[in-house]
Amino acid sequence: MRLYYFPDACSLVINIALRAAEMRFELIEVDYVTRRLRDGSDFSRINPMAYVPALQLSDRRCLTEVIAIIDWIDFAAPEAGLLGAQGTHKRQEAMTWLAFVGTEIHKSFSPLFRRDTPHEFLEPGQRHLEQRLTVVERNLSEQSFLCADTHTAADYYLYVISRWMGDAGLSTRDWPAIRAHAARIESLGFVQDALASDIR
Ligand SMILES: N[C@@H](CCC(=O)N[C@@H](CS)C(=O)NCC(=O)O)C(=O)O
Repeated sequence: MRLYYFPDACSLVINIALRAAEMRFELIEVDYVTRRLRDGSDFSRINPMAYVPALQLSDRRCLTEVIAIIDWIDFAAPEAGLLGAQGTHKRQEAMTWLAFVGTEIHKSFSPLFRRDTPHEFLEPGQRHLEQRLTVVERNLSEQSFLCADTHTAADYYLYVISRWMGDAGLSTRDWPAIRAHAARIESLGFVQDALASDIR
C-alpha cells in the first residue's frame, strides 16, 4: 500500500490512521509545486485531482478523499476504533465531527493559504473559520476528545488542522482547549511515529 503525501498536509491524517490501525504502508512524497513524484512521474496519473491524500492499494486501485479513506481503514481494522462500531451513537458522532472538520474547517483554511485569494477576503475568511473553531473549542472545554473520552479519526483530523492555525493568522493561545487537545493527540506513540515520517 502506498500513501501519497505532502508534508504537514491533510495526508498526515491518513498516515496517523494507518498507524493507529497497525497497517503497513509506504510513503511517497509528491512535490507540491510540480505535482510530480521523485522519479519525475506525473501524480495526476494516480489521482486526477493531483491533490493528497491518495492511498494506492496492492491491486493498484487508488482511494482518495480523507473521509472515504478513513472509512476504508476502519472497515479493514475496526479494532482501531477510528469511527466506532456500526449503528452506534459513537459512530454517528464521530462521522459528524469528521465531516464537520473536513468540510467546515479544513476547507475554510484553504482560501487563506491560496496566493490568488483577494486580500479583502482574508479577514472575513478568518472570522468564518473562528466561528467554526468556537464550536470545537466549546466542545473540548468540557471533554478530552471530540467524542467524549476516547479519540477517533476526527480527533486526528482536528489535530492536523490545528497545526496550520499559526500560518492562517490564528494563535492557538486564543484557543486553549484546542491547544490542550493537540497536546493530548501529539503525545500518542503512533502520532509521534507519523510526525517523524512526515515532517522534514
Ligand atoms: N476533498 C479532499 C481535499 C484534500 C485537500 O484539500 N488536500 C490538500 C492538502 S491538505 C491539497 O492537496 N491541496 C492542493 C490542491 O488542492 O491542489 C479530501 O478530503 O481528501
